[in-house]
Amino acid sequence: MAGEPQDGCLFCKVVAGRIPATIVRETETTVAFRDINPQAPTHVLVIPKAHYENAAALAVGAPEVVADVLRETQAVAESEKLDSYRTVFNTGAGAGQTVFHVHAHVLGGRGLQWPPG
Ligand code: D5M
Repeated sequence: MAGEPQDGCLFCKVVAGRIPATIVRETETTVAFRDINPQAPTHVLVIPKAHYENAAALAVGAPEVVADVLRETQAVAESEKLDSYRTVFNTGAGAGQTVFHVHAHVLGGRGLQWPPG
């Protein structure tokens, strides 16, 4: 069922505390933790605790949690003392999505090029 934990989902396991993660913030609906393969001095992932495959599915299934995730990206930026940062949602393997539990990448702490690769 939409939003329920999925067997075999890596980020559902992070939410459940079944695999280690460096958690930087947690709310009732979200978890923020450091990316295991950082692409910038600050690289934090913000996820909803509920399982949705991508940002669009989250917007359909739990629109209020989209706002929670975005509020948390700003909270992470503030706690990491970032003046500027980039928020990225990859959708689909062709765009580089490898974990199919929606996550916002929060990247900062260095100059970021545009367009991204
Ligand atoms: O981003 C998926 C991201 O998830 C990628 O940057 C690596 C990161 N990742 C994968 N496993 C872990 C664990 N266990 N902890 C922290 N970060 C992790 P995507 O947009 O799907 O390519």
